Amino acid sequence: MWLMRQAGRYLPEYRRLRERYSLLDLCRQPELAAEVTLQPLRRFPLDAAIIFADILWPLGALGIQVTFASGEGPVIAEPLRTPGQIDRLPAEPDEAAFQVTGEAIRIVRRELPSSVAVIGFAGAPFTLASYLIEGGSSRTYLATKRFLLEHRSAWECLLDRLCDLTVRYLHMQVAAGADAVQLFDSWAGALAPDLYRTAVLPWTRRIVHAVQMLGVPVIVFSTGTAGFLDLVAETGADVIGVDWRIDLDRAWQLIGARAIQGNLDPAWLLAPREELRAAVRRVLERAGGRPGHIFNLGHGVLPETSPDAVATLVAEVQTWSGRRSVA
Ligand code: 1CP
Repeated sequence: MWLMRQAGRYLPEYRRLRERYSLLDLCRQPELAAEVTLQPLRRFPLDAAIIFADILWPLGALGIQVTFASGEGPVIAEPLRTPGQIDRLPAEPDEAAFQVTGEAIRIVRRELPSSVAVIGFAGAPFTLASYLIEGGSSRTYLATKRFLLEHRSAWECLLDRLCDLTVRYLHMQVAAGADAVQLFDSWAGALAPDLYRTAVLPWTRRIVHAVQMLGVPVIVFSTGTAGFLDLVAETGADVIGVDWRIDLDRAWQLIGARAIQGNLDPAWLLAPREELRAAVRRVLERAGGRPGHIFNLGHGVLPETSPDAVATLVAEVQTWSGRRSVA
């Protein structure tokens, strides 16, 4: 088991560092990124560490300026709204811009025992494109959908660029020691299945294959995709990450014979402890002891979560899965 956003604002030691450093400072300095990655591992006996960065951080290699408003989501200085802007993106990403993430992975890999996996990650092309086009977070993804419907060839060109960037970024992470990688397609659920199939899936699949060529397993995580998990499985990912909007056993039927990751609603971490424990057991019952279940939340740990609740969750999963991992 591991938890999305296991590093971050719910941990007082993270908040203390953030008083002195910006989010981008933490991404830019390998020792700090490694420190933040290790913070949850010092508290909880998790089976994996996810390297600290942000899905938008590697976009600097395409000359795209991203800032993070305090405690808020990302802001893109110049959102991409015309095909001309996509033509003007550099043909080759500046790989030097994201090498520090590799350095952070090397530090974390050195610090952790081999029984704890180091997970690298990147944003999947649709989710990255949505930030680039919207200029930040969105509720409707209307600018993104409109762009894709009006300018199909420019959309495909943008996804080609993001695909190329992401493959290089993930290859660098694997070379630095990442044992697995996760692609975050957090907003794919904004799309109808047909559009996902034709305008997104081929690019995500290309990235998955390019990483698998290196012998490293890939997790594809998305939210709101319960209606087309069979298509998400067509990415070829080794593990499909699912949110809480579908029961784990039903999701498993849809994705077929492969590993699954999920899927407790992170809101349960705010519930009374006995109810949290019962909710954990319900997820495990749906997994039914079958091999290939990675326990995780259905999305990231919420900032309002108490670290004690996370400790309760981790202990409950480990009690019921019948073993304790080495911290
Ligand atoms: O100031 C802060 O500390 C702000 C919070 C924060 C953090 C802790 C942001 C801003 N990014 C991060 C780090 C981060 N982002 C990690 C490493 C931490 C870990 O998992 O342990 C990871 C994996 C991400 C990935 C990420 N960033 C995603 C995909 C996962 C998801 O939550 O769906 C997305 C969509 C982003 C964009 C982003 N960055 C930050 C925020 C608040 C957001 C989401 C904004 C939105 O809802 O649109």
